[in-house]
Amino acid sequence: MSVPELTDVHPAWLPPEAFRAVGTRRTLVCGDGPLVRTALAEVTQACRRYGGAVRHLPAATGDVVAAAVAAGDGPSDLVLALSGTGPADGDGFLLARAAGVTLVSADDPAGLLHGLFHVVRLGASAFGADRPAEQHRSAMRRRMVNHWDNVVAHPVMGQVERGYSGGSLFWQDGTLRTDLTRVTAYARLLASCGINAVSVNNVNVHATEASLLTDRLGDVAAIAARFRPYGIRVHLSVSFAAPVTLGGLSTADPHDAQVRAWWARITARVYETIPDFGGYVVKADSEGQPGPFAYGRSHADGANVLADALAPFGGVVDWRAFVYNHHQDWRDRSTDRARAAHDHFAPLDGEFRDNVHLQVKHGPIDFQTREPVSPVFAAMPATRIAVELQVTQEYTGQQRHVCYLAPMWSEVLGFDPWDGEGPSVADVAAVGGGLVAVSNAGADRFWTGHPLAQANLYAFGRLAWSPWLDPATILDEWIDLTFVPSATADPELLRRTLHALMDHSWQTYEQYTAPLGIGFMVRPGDHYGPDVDGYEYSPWGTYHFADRDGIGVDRTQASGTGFTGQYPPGWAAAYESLDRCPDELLLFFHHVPYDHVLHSGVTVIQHIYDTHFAGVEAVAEAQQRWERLPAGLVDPALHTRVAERLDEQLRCAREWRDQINTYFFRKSGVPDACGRRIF
Ligand code: GCV
Repeated sequence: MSVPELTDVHPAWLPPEAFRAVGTRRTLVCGDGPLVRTALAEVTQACRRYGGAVRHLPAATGDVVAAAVAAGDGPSDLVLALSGTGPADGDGFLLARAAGVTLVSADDPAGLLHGLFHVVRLGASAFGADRPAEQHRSAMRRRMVNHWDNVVAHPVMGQVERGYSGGSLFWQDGTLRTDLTRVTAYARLLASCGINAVSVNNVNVHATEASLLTDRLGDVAAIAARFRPYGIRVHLSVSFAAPVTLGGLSTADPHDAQVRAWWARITARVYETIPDFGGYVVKADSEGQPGPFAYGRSHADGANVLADALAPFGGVVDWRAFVYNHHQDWRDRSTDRARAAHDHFAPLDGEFRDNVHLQVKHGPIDFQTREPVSPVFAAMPATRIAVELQVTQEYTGQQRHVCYLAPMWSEVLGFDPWDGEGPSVADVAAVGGGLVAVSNAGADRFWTGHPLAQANLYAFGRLAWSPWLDPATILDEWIDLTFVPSATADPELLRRTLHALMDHSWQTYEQYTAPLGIGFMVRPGDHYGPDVDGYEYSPWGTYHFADRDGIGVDRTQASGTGFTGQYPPGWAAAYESLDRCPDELLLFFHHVPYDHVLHSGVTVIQHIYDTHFAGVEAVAEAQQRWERLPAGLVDPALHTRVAERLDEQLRCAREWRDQINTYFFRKSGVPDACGRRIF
């Protein structure tokens, strides 16, 4: 096991400097096994660079500090011990410091690795004052990223669907990449922020990708071999129609005995090849993907046939709840895409096998900049639910705009659907299938196109480990790891600048795009840039219903689509009421006149004008702040990349501002109270 050193790729949040505190000290690693050897390799590499020393006692258990002394050649500053003293459940670790020794111990080898990366995060402070023993446990057992990567570049969606970071880390021009060193480096980045599962192909499973389950399984095994040393299990997106398209059967009906036998046989072969395989991810009956509806079966029937095949091996099915009608008629006002997941799945509560995770997008529509939290989280107490987020910024600026998403995710995870009477969304995920997100990483030199978008991937992992962490604290962690203070000329200036650019960047993005929770208004297809009516008359759903008098979607039970009724009583009543509905979601739930006065005291139309002007000003200010940074404070290539992206963000934000303001000025005829320029 050796730690990859890539010279032409940005090190993201694991630059060599981040290991200085460990690398200058004496470390004892106790225990053995593949993951312990990974930890050993990490420390060895750091010591080689910074002059520290590392010893390995493969068999050590029990009192490891005593063992360290007994080893005879001097004391240690850091002891990493696989022993019986860590938390018994999960992949957590225990951290303590006494008598000049920092001790990390864990029962599970993955815990030891997480403990080492935690020490790296702490830097020199891990070796300062004594620390009483702290137990570190992950809130979610499963912390997963999904890749929407295609093996063969799709004619419309490209190599990575909704990917804004260059090519795929795994696939290129129809085959597995020949050099997988970068996959190891990726595994290392993911593990260091707590991620422990990854799916390696698009949920829209095309013909070539379907065969990853059979003919191309060797490719998946090769990828799994890269993730394994970092404690990350590999999952595969599969096609529900595979028994027909790959197996030659005449049906994929989940009640058919031959179909069940086929899934069992194929799955057994997968586990012969990849013994720690994680399981299947399935998008069924959604946006053209095949599913159980074709056979008159329910989604529980569909998911359970795969679950039964995986169960003997400890695998899971991530069955996505993103099922809605994308052949709508815009004339039909009764169809509401927001209702779809709850309508389809809530009646199935209790019917899914234990190893099915129902993977539910955090909002009822589709990763919009602002949506309410999905009502499904409160509707299926007898189902294991996984909460799905989108790190790739499909609707939030596509990694051309700065949009730090941790504050949004924090709000989602902290949301209490029962309004004080039940668990939060984070609790639902913790007892269910954990947290899942669509990755934003690719073959780009900076991993994520926009270098600052790295913080989103890092923050996702940290929130999956600990959902109550403050987004600003996570950002500080990311800043300190990525731009190590001891190697930065003016770390406080850089920190202030990054916080100024990123802390409120989600709200800034919201300000200059679709207002008050209405969503979309993006260019159809690529979903970048403004197009107010882009989807208004399309089969994918209708989103704003603006006319000369007002705007918004009436989703009330009293007069609208009834979506509010999908929430437990407290929130159902709040969203139903025009008076109590939070401003930021007003137009998601209500159709109101332009002169409706918000809780903030301004009218809807004036809010639209004000926020669009303010949003552009905030971007212009961010751009100037970045330009003012002294030369050489950060890597010049990184500085240039961020500067280029800020230029584009400003251009695009102006376009949004002018199109949205002009559109609503023309519709409403109401002038801006401040007399600013509207076209
Ligand atoms: C992978 C959105 C995206 C699609 C994506 C889909 C999904 O609709 O635009 O590209 O498909 O979500 O989550 O399955």
